[in-house]
Amino acid sequence: MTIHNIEIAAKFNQIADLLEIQGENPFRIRAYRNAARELESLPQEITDMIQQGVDLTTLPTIGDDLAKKIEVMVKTGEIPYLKKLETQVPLVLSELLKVEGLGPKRVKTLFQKLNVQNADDLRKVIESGKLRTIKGFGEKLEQKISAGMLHVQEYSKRTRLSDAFPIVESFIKYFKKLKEVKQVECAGSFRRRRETVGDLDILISSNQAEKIITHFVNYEEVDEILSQGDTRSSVRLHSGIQVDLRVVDEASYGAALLYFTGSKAHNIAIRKMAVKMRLKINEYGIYRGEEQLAGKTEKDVYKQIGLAYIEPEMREDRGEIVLAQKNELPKLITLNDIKGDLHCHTTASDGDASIEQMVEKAQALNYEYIALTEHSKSLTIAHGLDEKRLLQQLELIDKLNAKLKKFVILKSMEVDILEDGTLDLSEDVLKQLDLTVCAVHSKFNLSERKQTERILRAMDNPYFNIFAHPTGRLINKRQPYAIDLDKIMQAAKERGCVLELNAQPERMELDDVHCLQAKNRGVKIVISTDSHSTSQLDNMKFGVFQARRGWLEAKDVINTHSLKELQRLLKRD
Ligand code: DGT
Ligand code: CA
Ligand code: CA
Repeated sequence: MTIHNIEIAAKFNQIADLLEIQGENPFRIRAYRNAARELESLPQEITDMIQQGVDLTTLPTIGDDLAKKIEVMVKTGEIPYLKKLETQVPLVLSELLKVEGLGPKRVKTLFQKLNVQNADDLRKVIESGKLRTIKGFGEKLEQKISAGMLHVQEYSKRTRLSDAFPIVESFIKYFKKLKEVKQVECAGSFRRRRETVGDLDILISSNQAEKIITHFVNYEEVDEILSQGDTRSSVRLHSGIQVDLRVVDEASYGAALLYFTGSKAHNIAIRKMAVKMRLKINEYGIYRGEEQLAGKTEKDVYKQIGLAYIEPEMREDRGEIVLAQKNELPKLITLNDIKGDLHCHTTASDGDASIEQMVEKAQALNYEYIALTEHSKSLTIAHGLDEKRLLQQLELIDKLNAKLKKFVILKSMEVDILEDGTLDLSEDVLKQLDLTVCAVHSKFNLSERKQTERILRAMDNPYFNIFAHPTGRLINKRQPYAIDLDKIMQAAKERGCVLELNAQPERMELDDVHCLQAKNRGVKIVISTDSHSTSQLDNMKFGVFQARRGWLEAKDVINTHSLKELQRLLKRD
């Protein structure tokens, strides 16, 4: 059985949740969460590593005990320790943790004081007004929890793109081994790189459809066969995600790929164009009467209706068709364009890797620079650097830079924007940095007007360069905070500030529409991974996907430029 890293990570997070509800030792809880975080972003599958005999304890967050648990899980699909915990804590309680505003402590309180065990119970105590009578649960929190409950359902339906990635990779690998498969691709929202996917749409070209379908339903990760026909089938995998399969002839592969990549709106728009030209377009090809004009490749199909090839990420009917007609499509940014990462943490604050390890990995990615952005120590961030330790780090960077060839470590900090819009580092310190990455870490619940004013005031500080975490949302977990991004973009443009596209897979703040909006306003973007370990530097690809969905080109993104040009772009007037 292939157990994916995200499945192990999910179990570790469940263990941490249950331990937290039980009020266990915080260090043990943190150990599970850290390991889960590392597993989620590990570029290699744990299952493969075990097969190759890799010692799992070489991973920074995995000790002997967790390594054993992982090995058992990979063998059996279960972690007995989790099973045991589940008998001690009602399982339904951990469902409540999905509600925004409810952490393990609060879930435990609600269970003990009001015997709340599930969403229904929770709804009842809110309606009866009992919830707000509990110490620590005011009216405001009640509102937040009510709103959170509405989102839970919507969240549980869609899978994050980064979680779908390894699942799709295994699938494609499994099919590529079969000689009857000529071409195979995952179409749908996955190919358009939407930040979440509803289901997966696998397309295969072959003249042996029956064999392919049998191979499909026999895949070891299949939990349930939902439908099985001659050329199509749907299954649900153990991970919960649904997969639709279509098998077509090679002569129709391009047309089918176009159709199943969508989006639906894009399909409808091009079908209308075809109709105007008295042509018919469907998943088998483009036709004049009975004659197939094209169908083998997407490019051929687009060409028949006078369009240049449109990248999947742009196919949302947001104006891309007109640009394709005029042959004026943007040349979208690629991962290869990226020359450095401007948001990273090391062991100096809350990262897992040393400066040297981060530099080594950045060099392996062919980067020219990396900015170290530890947290500053403030009221809200206990593990941050105080000014004394920061100055020590700056000295160390000078020493390392003197030794490095064709690579530069940039001096930076993830500076906290305080409630009144001031930055929490003195000018004395700020002026020693090459750039600043500024973000809000507290008071997310201010009104939109106040939150926006707070950021604008911070941007007035001449040392403010990059506005990081611009929305504060967590995909499928936390809604963005209230902020007028349009105003912020306008101010950023005027002041020469840059907006961060945070590429942590669960964050992806900004979204695609924001990226396009920034581009139209002439505001520069930086794509940053906000890495807390070396492997997280590989998350850059997810940021690039999002940027492509927002039509960004290399020139719109500052970390595609050489160091010199980067420094020029960061300079404020
Ligand atoms: P998802 O799965 O919700 O993340 O989004 P998609 O875009 O993958 O949608 P899905 O799986 O329902 O369908 C895959 C593609 O098939 C979709 O992007 C476009 C095409 N498609 C589905 N239904 C229709 C339809 O009614 N009309 C047209 N023209 N295309 C459709
Ligand atoms: Ca889909
Ligand atoms: Ca589908």
